Amino acid sequence: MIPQQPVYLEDKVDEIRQSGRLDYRSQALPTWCPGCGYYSVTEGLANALNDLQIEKENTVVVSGIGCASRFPFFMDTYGFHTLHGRALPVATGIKVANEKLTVVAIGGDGDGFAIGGGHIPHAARRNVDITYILFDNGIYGLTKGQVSPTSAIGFKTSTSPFENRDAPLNPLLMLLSYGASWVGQTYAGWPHHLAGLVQQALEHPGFSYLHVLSPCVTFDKTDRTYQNLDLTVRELDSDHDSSDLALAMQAASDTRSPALGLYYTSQRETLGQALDQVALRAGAGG
Ligand SMILES: Cc1ncc(C[n+]2csc(CCOP(=O)(O)OP(=O)(O)O)c2C)c(N)n1
Ligand code: SF4
Repeated sequence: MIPQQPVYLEDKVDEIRQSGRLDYRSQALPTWCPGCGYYSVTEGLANALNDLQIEKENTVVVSGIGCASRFPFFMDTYGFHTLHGRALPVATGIKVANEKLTVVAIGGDGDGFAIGGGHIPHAARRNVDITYILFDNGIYGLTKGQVSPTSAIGFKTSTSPFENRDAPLNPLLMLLSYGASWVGQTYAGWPHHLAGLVQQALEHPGFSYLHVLSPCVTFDKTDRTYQNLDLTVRELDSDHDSSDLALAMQAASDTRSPALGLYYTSQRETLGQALDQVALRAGAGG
């Protein structure tokens, strides 16, 4: 079923207000097309921040450019709409300057893996304690439907009018090999699953990468649609061991039937902790 733009039924309004979820939403209603997968992520992040009782004045949502990157406008937290592909370095700077902030970077597949692709490995290897939520619709939505680094072979777009011949990147495999200490995948058509994984990602101390399969209902009528994803996505195997990197990579290699869930998690020193140690050593005379 295609999720519609959230409509708060009259008799549910008080219940929703009392839940606190709306406290994290700004007065600006999202301007995305009705049915766009991004609505689920807005709800998922608002729910997760409320459930974890993270103060909105201590939360910063940072984005690049694209439909996905309009996200900070719709949250009642601090926000920073940066340059195309530059959400991660800005988010890293914010976190390093003030460790107590909860910093969430947001962006699309074009923003993250085309123009911004050079920043992802460094955020991952540094283990900066931020959450990166990437909305993957396999197309450039804002600029009206061009091919993206995660578009499927054969996909027809305005820049591949016959068919796309470039093999898509595998973001999960990339993040796992870059050393991300938390990697998960969810789907905009499974909003409860999505909200649960957003919460886990926020709770992880270190760099957490959440990949969201998210249909662009306006410019993709054939490939990454709700109808197709509903038929192909599945949950990760119930015996999946998320501490096993090789197993996570094996699961990430199956792109025909994308598995949803927590692929991998590990604990290691964050960038903030590492810099504290450097400062201590420098203070002690080197
Ligand atoms: C430096 C620069 N190059 C190109 C653009 C044009 N541009 C704006 S958004 C975008 C792609 C966005 O695609 P994606 O990140 O997948 O986001 P979506 O709109 O699908 O959410 C491009 C190429 C730009 N704004 N700035
Ligand atoms: S163009 Fe696509 S990605 Fe952008 S808001 Fe509309 S449905 Fe969503």
